[in-house]
Amino acid sequence: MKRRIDLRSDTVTLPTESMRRAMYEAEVGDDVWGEDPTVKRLQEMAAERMGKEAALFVASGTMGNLVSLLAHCKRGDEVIMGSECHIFHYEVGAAGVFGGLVYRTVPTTRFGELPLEEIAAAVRPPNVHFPPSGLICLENTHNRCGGTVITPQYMAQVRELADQHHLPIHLDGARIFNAALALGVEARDIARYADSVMFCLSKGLSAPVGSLVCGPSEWVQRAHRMRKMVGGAMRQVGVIAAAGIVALTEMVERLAEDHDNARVLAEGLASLPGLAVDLETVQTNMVMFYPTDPRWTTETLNAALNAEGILTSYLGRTKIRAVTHYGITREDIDEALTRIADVVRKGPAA
Ligand code: TLP
Repeated sequence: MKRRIDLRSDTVTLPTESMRRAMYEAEVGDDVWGEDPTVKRLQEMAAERMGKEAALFVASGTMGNLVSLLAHCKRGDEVIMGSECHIFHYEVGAAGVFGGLVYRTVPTTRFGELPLEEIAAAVRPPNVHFPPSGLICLENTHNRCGGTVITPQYMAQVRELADQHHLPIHLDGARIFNAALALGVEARDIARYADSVMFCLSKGLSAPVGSLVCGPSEWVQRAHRMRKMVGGAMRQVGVIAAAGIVALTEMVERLAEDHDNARVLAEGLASLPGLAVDLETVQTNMVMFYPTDPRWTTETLNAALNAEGILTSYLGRTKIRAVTHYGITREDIDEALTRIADVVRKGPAA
């Protein structure tokens, strides 16, 4: 059996030595009573990194987005979001199920932007027939677009539009540190255009569990209530928050390695006959590619790669996704390219 090279997601990263040590040594208390010093420290650090008044530790990115949407909107409100966004595709319609919110999707560009005119057209005028618009959601980096980055300039324009309509903005910043690195800015320079931001510790930052939602204090109090409501209040949770603190202090800068590896992988794949890569969308730690050889579909090629120990994910008819992360070295990338070249050269089994 060949060594597995796991490019399915940066969520597969394992906690580092120093995270495990910090978890073992963490000072803890009952966080539902607000008495866990490690959680409090993590929340303060997160708020500071995002330039927001307060932050709340939650179990996952999905929970973070859910409590954010619930804290911004009331039942029956319509949430404007991109047709390719994670909240729409991969979060089981949670805010619809639990909060009675309605999702209004608008087209997404190749790079993860929602065209301003599409957002403007989606905002509802007051009318007895319509669900009132309650929120605009953005995603940065944009997962299904291939880890693409939306710029602060674009976000500033969405902010202006949102202000004209008195609408808040929520940013799904699961990978905001990848975006900040690619843009050469601080995460807070991106988050400042949104009222609230969710980011994950458990993706490229390699912590085993956890995400944070950040925003104004009063709003975070509402999100706190929502977290309790969905069963997300945890007790001596400093044991996992401790790993999050290490993630924020030790794991942000090294994301550059993942971006470099993604670039090498993308260029290597693009040079293989029978494969195509949209190199312009390779901006952070993801590579989307697809077969141009008609004997393959993305599904059959993905399965053939997986059988050779190259774990990638099938993302639909035109996309196989490979994600670089802390568990992937440059040697892994070289080895992956060799094996992928072999599979593609041989073609599908007759
Ligand atoms: N994304 C996961 C899967 O759910 C697809 C992945 O492997 O990329 N927002 C964005 C932009 C995300 O990419 C994810 C996770 C989430 C939110 C949800 O985070 P979790 O998995 O912690 O609930």
